[in-house]
Amino acid sequence: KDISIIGVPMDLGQERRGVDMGPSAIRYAGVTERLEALGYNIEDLGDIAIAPRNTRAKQSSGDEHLKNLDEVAEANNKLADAISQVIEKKRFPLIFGGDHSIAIGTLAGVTKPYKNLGVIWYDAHGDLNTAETSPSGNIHGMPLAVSLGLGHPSLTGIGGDQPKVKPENIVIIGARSLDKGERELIKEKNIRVYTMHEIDQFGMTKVMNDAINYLKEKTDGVHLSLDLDGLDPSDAPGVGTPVLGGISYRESHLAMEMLSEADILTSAEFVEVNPILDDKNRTADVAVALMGSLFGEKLC
Ligand code: DIR
Ligand code: MN
Ligand code: MN
Ligand code: MN
Repeated sequence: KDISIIGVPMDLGQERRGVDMGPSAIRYAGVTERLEALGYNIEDLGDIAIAPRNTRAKQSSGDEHLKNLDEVAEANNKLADAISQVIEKKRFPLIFGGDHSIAIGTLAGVTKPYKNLGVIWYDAHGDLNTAETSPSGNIHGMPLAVSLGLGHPSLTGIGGDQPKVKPENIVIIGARSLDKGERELIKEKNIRVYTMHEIDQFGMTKVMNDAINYLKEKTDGVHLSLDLDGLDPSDAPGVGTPVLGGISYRESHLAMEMLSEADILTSAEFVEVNPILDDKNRTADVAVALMGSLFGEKLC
């Protein structure tokens, strides 16, 4: 595979500063060298331009229910276009966040060719809020809902008005902090969720086998959206919204290795790395180590 890297230094989808430095931290942790050592051709396209937080001339059209709506929408439009171009070149898009609101643009771009995309959402959270259900107004808690076609039109309309992903093509792994509206949506749409309970009870092997088999037959491509807060904060401390009781480092490697062996992924993103909150870049190091497994380190 030929891989194209895109950084998205976005911090406008949530309130804590520093996640805009995620792409730099991941590059500093040696991602290009790590993947080149596995025999991949790596092209780093640099970063998508993001509007700075404090120098905005005008008020965003979003309110406290959709913070920084215009800026988040603009960045995601650019990201969707950049990803389309990568896929046209038959390269594998590998995206570095930035906060998780960037998945709106990623999924808008990736679903241009893949009309029946499967999505693995590796996260402590569901990211299934809308302005109506969000407790925070932070768009990083909304991207999966947006991709289902639920939310503000300037977000759901990125890459066309159609819903980008079908509820039956989504698998959430590692959930342990779901808001009331998210739980209702999961029930209503019958979305497949493996919470920490299933990981504890059945183990990561069974969870990943299930998830892979569930998606494999009915999808034409699979995107991995990995929020580092899916991992336990003891393994990935540099995240804005840590939640205790998460997926371990070893379990996460196993999950990546199983995805590598299944060979189903057509794109991937690693988000929410926040170097300011981190311990000597450990979370970016973890992200890069997981990418090593995802791209086949075990087999080399
Ligand atoms: C919460 C937190 N559910 C919200 N979401 C986070 O604000 O919507 N997602 N942290 O990663
Ligand atoms: Mn209000
Ligand atoms: Mn998330
Ligand atoms: Mn999260």
